[in-house]
Amino acid sequence: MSILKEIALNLETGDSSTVKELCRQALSLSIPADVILNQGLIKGMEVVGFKFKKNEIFIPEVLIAARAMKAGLEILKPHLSKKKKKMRRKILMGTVKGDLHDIGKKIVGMMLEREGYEIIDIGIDVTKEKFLKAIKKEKPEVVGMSALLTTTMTYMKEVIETIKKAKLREEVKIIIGGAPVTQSFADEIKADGYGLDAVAAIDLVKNLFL
Ligand code: B1M
Repeated sequence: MSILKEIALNLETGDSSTVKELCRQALSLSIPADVILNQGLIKGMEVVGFKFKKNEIFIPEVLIAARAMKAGLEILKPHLSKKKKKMRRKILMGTVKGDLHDIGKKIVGMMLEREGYEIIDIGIDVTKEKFLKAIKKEKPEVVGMSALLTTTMTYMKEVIETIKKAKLREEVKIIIGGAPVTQSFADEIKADGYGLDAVAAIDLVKNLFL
């Protein structure tokens, strides 16, 4: 079995220490960190999501898998986040109110950091007031919102309205992402863009400032 498949399988069963060890081994075999991430960790998490949806596994198993994902990410982070260029624009990121999912947002943040952007991560379950306060304090050029639930993605619109009311809409570009989010939803709520995944998010941010 390939080491990437082994990583995916151990992530599924939530074996954090084996996932960590296998990630280290994969790096020592010169497998690029983004390949380990996409073909190992994320592949495993896709299966977890699929089994969860089919009621084959439940929240405790998903939580354990999420812990293994974070353990693997810890090992990969220094390799994913190696900055190629000088610090450029500042990006503020948060998962919107009611939503506790942060793995995807963290990955997007790490990959953007690697591209030289400065990432200010204001966490999960972020209210519109907290977004606004952070925008005033940090003065980012980009605000990124993440949501993984169909019930929380609608809150993104409220955040945008709040930013507009505070007369700061012209000061920031707003990008959104997360599994249920689409380009047409981004258009509908008047975000400046949508990223399907971390690679798309990098292209998106670059294109916003062309
Ligand atoms: Co939850 N969960 N979860 N969960 N969970 C989903 C999202 C779900 C699809 C599972 C399913 O049914 N198949 C489902 C949502 C259904 C829906 O609304 N359509 C679901 C549910 C229902 C729930 C609960 C309601 C379950 C319950 O309590 N009954 C509950 C809600 C809690 C809450 O948020 N209030 C819940 C809880 C949890 C855990 C806490 C156990 C855990 C999260 C742990 C954590 O994040 N710290 C969890 C997990 C792990 C998942 C799944 C299995 C995996 C999510 C993940 O990390 N994927 C997920 C199933 C799935 O997505 N297939 C599921 C890997 C990650 C790399 O991908 O996050 O999509 P993703 O990020 C991608 C892109 O989306 C994009 O780039 C990333 C990298 O490629 N992206 C952006 C993300 N943010 C971006 C921002 C950008 C640009 C791109 O710009 C700003």
